[in-house]
This record gives sequence, structure tokens and C-alpha cells, in this order.
Amino acid sequence: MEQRRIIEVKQNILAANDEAADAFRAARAAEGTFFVDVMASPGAGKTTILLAIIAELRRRGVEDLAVIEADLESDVDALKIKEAGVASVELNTRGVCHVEMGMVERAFAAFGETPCDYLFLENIGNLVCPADFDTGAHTRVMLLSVPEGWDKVMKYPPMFAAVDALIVTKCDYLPLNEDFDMERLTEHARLLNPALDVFVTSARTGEGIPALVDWLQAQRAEKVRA
Ligand SMILES: Nc1nc2c(ncn2[C@@H]2O[C@H](COP(=O)(O)OP(=O)(O)O)[C@@H](O)[C@H]2O)c(=O)[nH]1
Ligand SMILES: [Mg+2]
Repeated sequence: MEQRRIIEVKQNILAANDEAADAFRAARAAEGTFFVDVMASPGAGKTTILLAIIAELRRRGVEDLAVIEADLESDVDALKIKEAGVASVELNTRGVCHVEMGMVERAFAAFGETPCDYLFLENIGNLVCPADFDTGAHTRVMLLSVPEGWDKVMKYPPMFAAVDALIVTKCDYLPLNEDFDMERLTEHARLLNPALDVFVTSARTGEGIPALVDWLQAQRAEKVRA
């Protein structure tokens, strides 16, 4: 009896969140803002790859960029983004392990609701809880860094099933991590998510970043008013 009540409450919370997420997604699409949710474990390279993506977008003449930096605490990542000259809002969840719509709406309002071409969310470092919560993004991506090991696809399947793209990061470590099996990772991930796009990248060397940005630009063209 107790267990059933807990499940009902979770379903109600998720349903209300999904409704708000759909409204947010539609509003941003109508004003030309493409919203990308970036999820991964702590240290997988979220902030670093965001800075590499920002640099590549700028090389291509895209300047209107903004980042919501979610963390349990601290403004460390938000400051790194600001130092790169990009509008950034810090979203401290105060210990909550995921980001939900009320938080996204408040963070977005803090930008002054000026439309931009790309809005990124660096989600909480966590491969579990964020998979459940729609943040109103048009595209969801996850990172898996080479040092974490390819077998995380078997341990955290809901995250791999929830995203549009898997971005393998820190591929400059591949020569040191010979047991990282890219083929098995891709095979298992596509069993969970047949439509998954996979990118192999290094923010350190720049490998794979142009291909990833090509894909982001194509996603934007498909999902958002020009
Ligand atoms: N070798 C290497 N290190 C990286 C790469 N990307 C990030 N790092 C390092 O990994 C650590 C964590 O990166 P960070 O972007 O802060 O991860 P986050 O916690 O997911 O935002 C930092 O020391 C980065 O310099 C990469 O492509 N190659
Ligand atoms: Mg970070």
C-alpha cells in the first residue's frame, strides 16, 4: 500500500514536469532558441566540451549563446563560462540530484528572456536521476569519458536510452585505456536506443568537435524556427 502511494506521487510529479517541459520547448522553438541538455557523471568533461563547442560555434559566426550551469553547489563552472564571454546563469539545486522545470524556468528568466541561438544546460553530474526529468530541451546528449570505462552502458541503461546522442569524451586517453571497447559500447548503446548518434571526441585535441557541431547545427535547423 505504502509502495503504491510513492509510485503515484512520482508519476504525478513527472506528468506536471513533462507538461511544463513541452510548453518551454515550444516557446523557445518559436523564438529561435535551440536548447540542449548535456548530461554526464561528474568530471566526464561537460564544462570543457561546452567551451570547445562554444569556440567552434563562434568560428562559424554564431555569437548568441547562453549556458545554464547546474550544480549541487558553487559557481565554479558558471564563472568559467562567463570568463569565455558567454552569458551564464548558475543554478544551484542545493543537494537535489536532478534539474526539473521550475528550476529551468527560473534560471532562464534570470537571462532577462532575451532569445539566443543556442541555450545549453550543463546538468547535474549524475548518470541516474537526470534521465527521468525532461528539462524542456530540444535535444538531449550524454557524455561518457574514456577513463570511466565502456561498461557504464550496462550499468546505467536509462540514461543511454533517454538521449539523442552519446558523446564519448577524452578520446586522447584511448592509448592509455586499452580496455575501452568502443565497438561493444556502441553495440550495447544502440540495442537500448537504435536511433542514437555517437561521436568520439577530445576537447583536449579538438578531435570530433567539428562533426559534433555540424550535428548540433542540423538538430537546430530541424527542431527550431530559423
Ligand atoms: N585529457 C583530457 N582531459 C579532459 C578532456 N575534457 C575534460 N578534461 C579534463 O577533465 C576534468 C573534468 O572536466 P570538466 O569539464 O570540469 O568535467 P565536468 O565535471 O563534467 O564539467 C578537467 O581536469 C578537464 O581538464 C579531454 O578531452 N581530454
Ligand atoms: Mg562542469
